[in-house]
Amino acid sequence: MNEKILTDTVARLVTPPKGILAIDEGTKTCAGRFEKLGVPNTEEKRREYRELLITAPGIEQFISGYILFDETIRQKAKNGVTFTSILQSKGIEIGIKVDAGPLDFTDHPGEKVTSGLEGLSERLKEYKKLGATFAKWRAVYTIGEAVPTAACMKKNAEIFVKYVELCQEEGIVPIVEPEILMDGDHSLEKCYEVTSVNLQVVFDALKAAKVFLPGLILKTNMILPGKDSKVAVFNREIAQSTVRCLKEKVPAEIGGIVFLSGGQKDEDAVINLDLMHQSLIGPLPWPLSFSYSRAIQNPVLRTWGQNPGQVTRAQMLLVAAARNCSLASVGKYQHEDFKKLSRHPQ
Ligand code: 5MM
Repeated sequence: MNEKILTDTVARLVTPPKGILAIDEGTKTCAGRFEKLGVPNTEEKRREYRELLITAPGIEQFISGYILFDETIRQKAKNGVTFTSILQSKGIEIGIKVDAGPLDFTDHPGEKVTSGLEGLSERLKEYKKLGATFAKWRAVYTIGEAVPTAACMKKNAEIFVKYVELCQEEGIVPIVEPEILMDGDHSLEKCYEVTSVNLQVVFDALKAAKVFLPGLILKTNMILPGKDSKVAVFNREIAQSTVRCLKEKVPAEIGGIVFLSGGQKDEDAVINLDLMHQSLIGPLPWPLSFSYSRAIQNPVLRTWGQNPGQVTRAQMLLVAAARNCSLASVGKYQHEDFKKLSRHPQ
């Protein structure tokens, strides 16, 4: 394993004031998002939309890496230039989602384990040839009466270990994404408890396997109440609980932490990150930034979906959203958090 290649890539990905843009929606997820806007979910429409995202002028000031989907890493812009060379020419790192999605966890109703280890080593070699320098693997956990179980957390952690080992062997930085979903009416405290236990399980497994911690990035949820919870919470409470949980459970030596937005209101994802960088929180042991999909893409997709001719307008919205996240990643986003309750849930 070449540790320097890994730490150099990590540094390029998480050096402030930049973060990562996730555009790795699978075909099914695209279908859901496109259909709401009346856009046909064809390969050409997905290509057209991704071209808009990849060619947005100036985006490289705020975004260090794009996470692509298998289809996208092979596609080209209308003028014949590959998406990967466009990203490389802007100095943007190429990432790739390498998991094959969640499957039912046998004998554990309501729980999922992530699939995709089969053939992963060969796929990583191919993605590397296509220009990928980092990868992403996501496991999802629902909070419910008796879930997630210890068995589910352990199983997903073992799978994360194998994924991380294969990526690092190939010189590809693994992003480990254990996502505690917002589905349900649980409290912020419950989310704290579950995230905390799960991070412990994940990092115990990674440490026991002696993976190279500085050569990996954690992508995690913030500590939030469930989306059906009736209790309003302050953004400040979310920011403080999140940082406290991460400081307790995430080893200081990992390369960095980025957040998923998870279905929060777009601006909340920005405000919460911003607050984590305010003095009320104190020094952070790792770089802490964003890797949002919805919180950045929502206004862009809406605009383009309603009027596919408005590419320039949609690209301006993309760059503006990425700029806000970038400002938040260094605590410089202007907002009025302290005066109002979070508008969460959406
Ligand atoms: C883009 O969504 C990713 C998963 O897509 P599929 O469900 O289609 O495989 C997801 O992993 C995403 O990268 C992160 O969860 C961040 O997305 P949000 O919208 O939560 O910021």
